[in-house]
Amino acid sequence: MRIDRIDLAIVRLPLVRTFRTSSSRKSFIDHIIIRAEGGGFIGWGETASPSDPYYCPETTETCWHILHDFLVPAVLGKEWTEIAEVRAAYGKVKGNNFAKSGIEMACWDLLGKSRGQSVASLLGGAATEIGSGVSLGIEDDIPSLMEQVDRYVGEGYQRIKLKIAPGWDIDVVRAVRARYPDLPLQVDANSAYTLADLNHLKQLDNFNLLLIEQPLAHDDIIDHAQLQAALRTPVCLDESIHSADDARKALDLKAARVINIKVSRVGGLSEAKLVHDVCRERGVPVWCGGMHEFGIGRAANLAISTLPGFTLPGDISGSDKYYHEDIIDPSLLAVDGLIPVPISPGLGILPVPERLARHTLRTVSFAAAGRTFG
Ligand code: OSB
Ligand code: MG
Repeated sequence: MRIDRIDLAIVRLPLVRTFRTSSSRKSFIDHIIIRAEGGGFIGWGETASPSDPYYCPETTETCWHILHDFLVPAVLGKEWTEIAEVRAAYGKVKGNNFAKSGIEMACWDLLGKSRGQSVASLLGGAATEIGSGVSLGIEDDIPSLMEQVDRYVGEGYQRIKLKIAPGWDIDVVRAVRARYPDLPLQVDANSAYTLADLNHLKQLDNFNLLLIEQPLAHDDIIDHAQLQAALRTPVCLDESIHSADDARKALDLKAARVINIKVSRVGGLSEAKLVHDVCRERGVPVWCGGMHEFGIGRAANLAISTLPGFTLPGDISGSDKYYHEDIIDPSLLAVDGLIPVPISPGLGILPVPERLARHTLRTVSFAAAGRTFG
């Protein structure tokens, strides 16, 4: 395989509902869509970085810079047959995992299409449908949140995740639990607490939660181990895990009993599979996290979720939970709490050029040496 042309586009979609976490508030999402031409096929990728550095250090603009100046030049025109060679081509680039994930995804899509195989099967996954959950943001008051919970429980989603923050935690969880005593329920703090909040967080042990996600600092593993030792509720790490090595260290230190695997946060599908493998060897359950991906990124999330260690419902909801109109058609929808995994070669989704064009803010095109285009 040789990639002859790469197009980058920043695409903006308005969210169906403003999404608030302990660290940010969003009413639209800007992601970078990567289109790669090679071997007579077109591969699609999505860099799902937030536009602000409040979840992780990367932003849409840092990803644009890293893709434009380092990752695209490293991959364009290079001959490869395995994804490992693509990763090696930009191996000198430290960090910048969201940027890497998008270009790697486009290569997985190309590889699948050229071999006539789905990305899920290339990864070794077997599941044909994925248990789907929803992540609900912070609201102005508990009745507004309850409306959201009622709606998505009613639609059949398998579990609900509530964003929490100081001032929006114990009372909120108590209210939802009172109304839904048996609902699979979990919370995500997006690093809003410190060990000084230990006694406060212990109250969460009363609500039979599946887990508490990233309660402490985004770059911490050590304090989480201390917290986990004091809590009955399993701690799940999100922000702190960037690689399979991070996962191994966190599990060795007993900093978590569950890991949230985000394709973008760990730099792509290859590393996501390695994180899965580390966890599976130790019997640690994983689930697929999300970054409000458009249909391309969500198809990659579905592909990784077909691996056997993904035993908990993920943050992969139907397109309609996020967007009025996704950039792919047909969109990915949950039916009775399950999303079918696309079976066509590659990621198995079809972006709609007219929709992409309508929502695009900025583009740039690169051609390998010796090739011109208009
Ligand atoms: O922490 O999991 C998170 C969205 C943006 C940034 C961080 C997070 C999230 C979500 C939503 O929780 C996941 C999704 O539905 O895509
Ligand atoms: Mg999270």
